[in-house]
Amino acid sequence: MSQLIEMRVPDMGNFKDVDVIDVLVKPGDAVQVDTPLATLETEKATMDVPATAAGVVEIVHVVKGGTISPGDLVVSVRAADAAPVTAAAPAAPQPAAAVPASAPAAPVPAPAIPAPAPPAPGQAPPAQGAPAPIDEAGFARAYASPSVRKLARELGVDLGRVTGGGLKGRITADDVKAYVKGMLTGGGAAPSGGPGLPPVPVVDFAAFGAVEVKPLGRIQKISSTRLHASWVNLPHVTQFDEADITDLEATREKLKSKAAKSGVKLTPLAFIMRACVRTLQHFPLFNASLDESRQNIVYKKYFHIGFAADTPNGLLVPVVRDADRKDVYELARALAALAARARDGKLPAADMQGGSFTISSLGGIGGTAFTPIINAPEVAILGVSRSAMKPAYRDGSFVPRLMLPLSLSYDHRVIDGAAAARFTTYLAAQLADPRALLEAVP
Ligand code: CAO
Repeated sequence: MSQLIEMRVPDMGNFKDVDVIDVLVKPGDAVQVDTPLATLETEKATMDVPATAAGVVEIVHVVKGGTISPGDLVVSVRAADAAPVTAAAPAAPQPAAAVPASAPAAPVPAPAIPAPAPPAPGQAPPAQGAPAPIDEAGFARAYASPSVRKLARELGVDLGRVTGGGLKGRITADDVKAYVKGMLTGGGAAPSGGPGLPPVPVVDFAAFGAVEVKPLGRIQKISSTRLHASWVNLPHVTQFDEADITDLEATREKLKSKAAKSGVKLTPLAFIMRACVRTLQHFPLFNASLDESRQNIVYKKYFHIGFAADTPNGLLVPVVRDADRKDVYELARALAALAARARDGKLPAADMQGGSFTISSLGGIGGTAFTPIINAPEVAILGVSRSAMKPAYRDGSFVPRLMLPLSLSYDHRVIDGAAAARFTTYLAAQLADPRALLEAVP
């Protein structure tokens, strides 16, 4: 009987717990030496693990969306008659689309679990029967594995025009096939339109004056796909409200310098996060998701709260885990650490996964209100704008109160307007009560 060869992850330097973003073979598949078996992504690059011998795949030991380290088993292959090249010392993985060293491994709103592929990744096929000429620079920049590049070459597809529907916006073989299908059926028309979406006009801007063209960054590309998917799939409604944070800010001012001495920057966001957790505990529907069938609501018993962070690489959403078990000081510490890592481009994928609700605070910058896009498959996101002194009518006269603008966007398939208004009213009451927010966490 022929030999069963174990094919393992080769040495990749210091990397461990690397994301498996694609599994390229299944049991029964015949492989040759160098056939890509699985695609891994480190902070710096994506790479395929190649087969080290010819044969037939018997067991696949990895799953898409999982993690793996050097030396771990990838597949077991029943050897063909020819002897393996070398089972013990597998060839080095082949780097594919390198990403900037500073770019974090995971995209912006990274879902907790391998999220269902966006139902309609925005493909941009050209008109029927007219394959666009390949733009080599765009092709080279595209985020895809060598095997997908090969497939695209074979089919004459310009990868730079295909939007990735895979994990972290990666272009998969299915995306390439869907693109070709769209090309054959004329299913889409213009860039930025998706199947069934009316195209926006294509304008030759240079005809109107000088222009400069710069490619979107990797994180921008990933967020644009995710944001677009949320925007077109979820019926968004935004509920606006204001919270009286006069007492909260007075309390924070008193505590700030003492906290700073112990290395904690006590920003409003820590209190806002604490207030959100208390409100989510009261309204569990806002801490839920629709399941894949859209027939059931999944209530999460954990409170992992994401927050939008503006970084030089683009928008990232680090996640504070178990925010319900942290007091405001612990939240402030976690927020500062995650935001610093995000800005330095050193946020591991795990720190962007598993969020159940998101806060987007523009309070440190300005503005009075905005309509945040839900970090799907979550069902709600809280936008926070800059607090301002406003006259409030109390007991027959106007008094100055510090008011914090709240903008809660919610998925109207899951949440009714009345529930959203109750949520922001309750949240405002929490923010008006700093003593309760400062209580020790049970
Ligand atoms: N009203 C008034 N002032 C506020 C405020 C608010 N709502 N929120 C924060 N501030 C103040 C803080 O008190 C701080 O002032 P001091 O230094 O005097 O105390 C200052 O603004 C800056 O705060 P910060 O930015 O250091 O901390 P933060 O906790 O408010 O925010 C973070 C952290 C990561 C959320 C923020 O830096 C950031 O990246 N915000 C942008 C988020 C974003 O891009 N959202 C849009 C997503 S959709 O494209």
